[in-house]
Amino acid sequence: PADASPGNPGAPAGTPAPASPRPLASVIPAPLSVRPGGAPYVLSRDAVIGVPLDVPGAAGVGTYLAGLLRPSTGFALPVVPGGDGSGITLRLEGGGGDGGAAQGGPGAGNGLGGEGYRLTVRPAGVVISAAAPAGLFHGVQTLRQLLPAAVEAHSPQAGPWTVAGGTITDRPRYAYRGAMLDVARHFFGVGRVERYIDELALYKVDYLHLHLTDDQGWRIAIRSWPRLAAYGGTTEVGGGTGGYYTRAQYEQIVRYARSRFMTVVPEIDMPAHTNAALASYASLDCDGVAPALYTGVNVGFSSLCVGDDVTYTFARDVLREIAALTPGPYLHIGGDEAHSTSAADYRAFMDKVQPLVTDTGKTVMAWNQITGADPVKGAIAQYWGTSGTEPAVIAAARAGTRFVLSPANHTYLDMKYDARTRLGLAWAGYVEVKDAYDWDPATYLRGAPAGAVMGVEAPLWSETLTKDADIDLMAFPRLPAVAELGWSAAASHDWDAFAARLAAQGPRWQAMGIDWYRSPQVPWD
Ligand code: TNX
Repeated sequence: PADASPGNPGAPAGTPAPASPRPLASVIPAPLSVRPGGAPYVLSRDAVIGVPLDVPGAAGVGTYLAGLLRPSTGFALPVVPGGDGSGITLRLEGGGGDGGAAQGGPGAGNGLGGEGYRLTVRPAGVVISAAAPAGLFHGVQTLRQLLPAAVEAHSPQAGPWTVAGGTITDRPRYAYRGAMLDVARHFFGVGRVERYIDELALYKVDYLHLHLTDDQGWRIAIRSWPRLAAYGGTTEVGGGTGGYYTRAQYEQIVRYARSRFMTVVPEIDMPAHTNAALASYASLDCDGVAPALYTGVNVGFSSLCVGDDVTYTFARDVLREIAALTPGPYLHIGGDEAHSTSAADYRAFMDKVQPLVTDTGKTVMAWNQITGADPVKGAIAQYWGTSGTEPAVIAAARAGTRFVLSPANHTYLDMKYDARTRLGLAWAGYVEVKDAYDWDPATYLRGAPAGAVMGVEAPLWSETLTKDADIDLMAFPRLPAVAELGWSAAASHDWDAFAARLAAQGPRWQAMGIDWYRSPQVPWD
């Protein structure tokens, strides 16, 4: 058993620490290479966090790590330039090369790519090295999971803070590892979104897709069309008060995400899912009559007026304003469930709106219905079907459209787990944890080139979610499953091993205040 005292003189008595450190391989997403060995490291009261000198972004990762560790350890953990190798050292090495390990290919130089890292644990200290700050950040998430779960608590806990000895070398399989939050059906404020960002960061998610507009609400202030938010944002499903982000609040979310090395993908859903906009401006309606605000849950009844020029003035203004507030490369224009738009109108609409996105310098992203029109060069389609076989989808993939995969029967976090789940929908069936995990993004679109897949995303639609805690109940434990598919090598895919690692996350979620679904498929600790 580990000696309970070194490094923790005077630590308050609490739950006895586990007898041995967590195994080096007990991390989600599974790292590429894990070589356990040597004696463990024990984080001590006098440890420092060493960071690279003068590298923008790198020192911030050290400060972030200190912020995570201080409340539970009670240690000072000063962040110092360089460091003496005795505590935790963050180090940048030359050559990441590929800036994001697209498709998991090896980067130049040290082979870690823009997001990879190497974590070395010896009794003398922990060293995280990477080619770029994003890699240091992901390495910090791994270190966090190797420390006892109590490290996540917000008040002083008993140690010891032991980390198993050895080396982890890691980098992602896919460049795009996303999560979507629907803030349109029910509105969630900045604080809740920031908390979700923190929860996602623990599993190395790097894109946050915000579904900002829908029939039930418009959630982002637009200067040139102020009634969209001021009127269109005043309700939500069930008739609650709704809400919207001011420009400053949206920018705050973007900044917060960036501090967690996460890129925001804003979605303005068009031409359907637009009742809130149509209710706010009668001029957007073909008949010039504004409908009432909508608080139900039906889809597909609304459409912008495809033949009217004002529609494209509206789209240009909105996309221009959103693009100016969004540093990330993608603007999502929705395009799903346009059931009251004819196929010809849909195509005409997309032919006009996609260039409005590219005019802003951004890349078009849209739901996979866009493959029924003509996706512009470089467009990314988000697949949300359940078969992986739609001819238009496969043809688009062959023709160069890239895909983010969100098959509803595997990745939809709003599907019920089983018949007893209180929240959620079931149109794509029940999605238990094993369903979320047991599929392969590389072979999912049958007949599509493997290179067409950029990654995966787990959407969380909010028709049934009314409280902040509802997000956690639906996201955990399925979100970590999808995150692992996005990050970990196909060769490490193994349900039993994953379920065991997932089980060990329970006490961590407990300490973080995350309430989760105790799936009977998982042997919880
Ligand atoms: C389908 S998935 C929708 C959403 C709903 C969701 C509920 C997609 C692109 N559209 O409008 O919220 O199902 O699961």
